[in-house]
Amino acid sequence: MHRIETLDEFIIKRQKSHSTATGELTGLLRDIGLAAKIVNREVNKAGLINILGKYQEENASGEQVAKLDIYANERLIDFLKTSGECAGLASEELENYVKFPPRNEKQGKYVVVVDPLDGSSNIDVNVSVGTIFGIYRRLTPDDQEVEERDFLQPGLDLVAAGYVIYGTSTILVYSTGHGVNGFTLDPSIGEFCLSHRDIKIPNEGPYYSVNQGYYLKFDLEMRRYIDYCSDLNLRLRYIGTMVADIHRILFQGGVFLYPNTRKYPKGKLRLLYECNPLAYIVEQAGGKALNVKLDRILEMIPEELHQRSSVIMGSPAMIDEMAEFVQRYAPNIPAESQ
Ligand code: AHM
Ligand code: MG
Repeated sequence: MHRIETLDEFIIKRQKSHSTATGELTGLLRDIGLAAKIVNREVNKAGLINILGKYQEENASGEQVAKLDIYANERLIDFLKTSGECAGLASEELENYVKFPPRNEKQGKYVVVVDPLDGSSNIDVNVSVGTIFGIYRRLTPDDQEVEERDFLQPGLDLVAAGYVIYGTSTILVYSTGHGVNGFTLDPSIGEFCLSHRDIKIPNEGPYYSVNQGYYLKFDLEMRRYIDYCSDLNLRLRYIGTMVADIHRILFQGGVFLYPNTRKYPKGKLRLLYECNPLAYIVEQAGGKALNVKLDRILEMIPEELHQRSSVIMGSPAMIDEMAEFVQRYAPNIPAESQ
């Protein structure tokens, strides 16, 4: 019988194959895996223990926060604060980043960016939600406290990123820059087990994923491209949890779009907590991720923690095709950009 490989075993094996690895990133990834199990437990029993519903609070971007978001945020902080490898965390749920005190007089080398519970509007109706994370090597010296600039690094500098989808099963997908692997939580043993090795996104696929309700609020080039997807009889799928929509596209191919709208002239999704980690995964799997100006998401230099961006990501051939629409219909986009 084929022996299962747990997330911990996989991470440690990967560490051993890198002679320079010190084990700190390994420890951090394992802590994130552990926090994900705790969040998963609460997501699964959310309806039973009355932590559904609104918390009477708004998050740093002015949106109402569900209780489970706060719970997930707190658990991640608990685990990372005591890990010893992480010097600070910036979260979609917090206005400012948090600094973690040194452990055994040692400051962590890494900082973490996180969307603790993506798709929170879906919690109350039992639809998939997720956790998104990214890990950077800090820029400030290791013996000092972290500063904002440690978090304002382009996605290209991520040393690892991933997501957890709490769906019909719970799956953790991550990359450290050497391909993408997925692990399914086996509830009978409480372990994430390797289930999807070396994930590759199909070159093209049958799906497009966009909030078509905003169609009239999109710029001309996006409307033209969406019309084209519809003419091709592509299947429209939109869950409203970015993690879940990207998960489908990663495995089955297609394109995910959240362009700018009148309400969100710069796009709605957050560069640090949503766009960059998921763009990193998509690129590692062979896909592409751009903004509506055709800049590569991972090359964008963040200027503030809660910066938003338009985003289009997915199967490479489909992103190339989308770019042709932008070049044809958008004013001021030079043909050579992309
Ligand atoms: P959240 O992190 O506050 O839950 O919001 C982000 C979510 C994404 O998961 C999803 O792609 C998007 O917001 C849906 O927005 P809309 O309802 O405008 O389509
Ligand atoms: Mg989110």
